[in-house]
Amino acid sequence: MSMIAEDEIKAFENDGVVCVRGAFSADWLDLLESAVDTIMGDPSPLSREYVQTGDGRFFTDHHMSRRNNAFRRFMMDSPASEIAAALLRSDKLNLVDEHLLVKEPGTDVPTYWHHDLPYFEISWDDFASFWIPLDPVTVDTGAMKFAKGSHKWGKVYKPVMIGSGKDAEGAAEFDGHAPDIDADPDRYNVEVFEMQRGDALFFHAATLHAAEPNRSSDVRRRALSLRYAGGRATFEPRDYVPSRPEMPELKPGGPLDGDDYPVIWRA
Ligand SMILES: O=C(O)CCC(=O)C(=O)O
Repeated sequence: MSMIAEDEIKAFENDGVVCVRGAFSADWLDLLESAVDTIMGDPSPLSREYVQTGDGRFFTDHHMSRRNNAFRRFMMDSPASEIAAALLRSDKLNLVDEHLLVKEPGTDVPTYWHHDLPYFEISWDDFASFWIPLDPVTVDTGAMKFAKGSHKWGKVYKPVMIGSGKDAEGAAEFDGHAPDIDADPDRYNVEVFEMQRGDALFFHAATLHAAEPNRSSDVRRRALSLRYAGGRATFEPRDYVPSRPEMPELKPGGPLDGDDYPVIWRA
C-alpha cells in the first residue's frame, strides 16, 4: 500500500511541489547525519564551497552513495524511492543525482532562484527532486521557497551558480534569466516551507525554487537532494550541462537506463 495520499500527488502535479510530512523516521536521518561530516572532510572533485565567511559555509557535493555506506544504505533501503515513485505515478525510477547541501550557521547567502531542468539532460516530464533535510528548517535557518505552478510556465531559465547567483560559466541562454521573484512573491505564488525533521519536499525539475540564508548562530542546515526520473523521462541532450560534462551513451529521446542514470527502483 502506498504511503502517499492522492491529494499529495495532486498537489505535486498542480503546484510542482509538495511537502511530505513525516516521510522519514529518525533512524534514517541519524544514519545520514552520521556520514555528513565524513563527506565534508573528504570531498569529491564535484564538491563546491560557495561561501566561507566568518563561521558561514555553503558546502555541496554529489553522488555520496558511490563512496559512503551510510548514504548507500539510505538510497537502497529507505522509503525514499518508493515515495518518489508514488508521487511520480511511476513503476520505475532512475537515479539522476544525489546532492548534499550544507548551510552552516552564519551563512549569509541565499540559494538563488533557479530550476533544476537546465542543469541536466533529462526531459521535462517525470523528473523531480526529493529534498530531505536532516535538521528542522525555519525561515531563519535556510528554508526552501517555491514559485508554485512555475513548472507549467513552459519556460527554461538560464542556469546560475546557486550559491552566488552568477551565470553558470558557459551557460546557454534558454529563455533568459528567471524573473525577480522576491520583488513580488504574491504575484509568483511563493510558498516558504518550514519543516520538522522527517519532513521532505518533492518538487518538479521545472519548478523555480530558492532558499533563505542560514542566519542562525548555532543551527546547521544539512539537506540531501535526490533527483529521480520516472519511467516516462527521456534523454534530452543539451549544449550546456554543468552536472554532466561527458555525453552519456544514450539515444536522444530514448530511455535513460544505463550506467549514467541507473535504475534504482522497480514496482
Ligand atoms: O538546499 C538548498 O539550499 C537548495 C537546494 C536546491 O536548489 C535543490 O535541491 O535543487
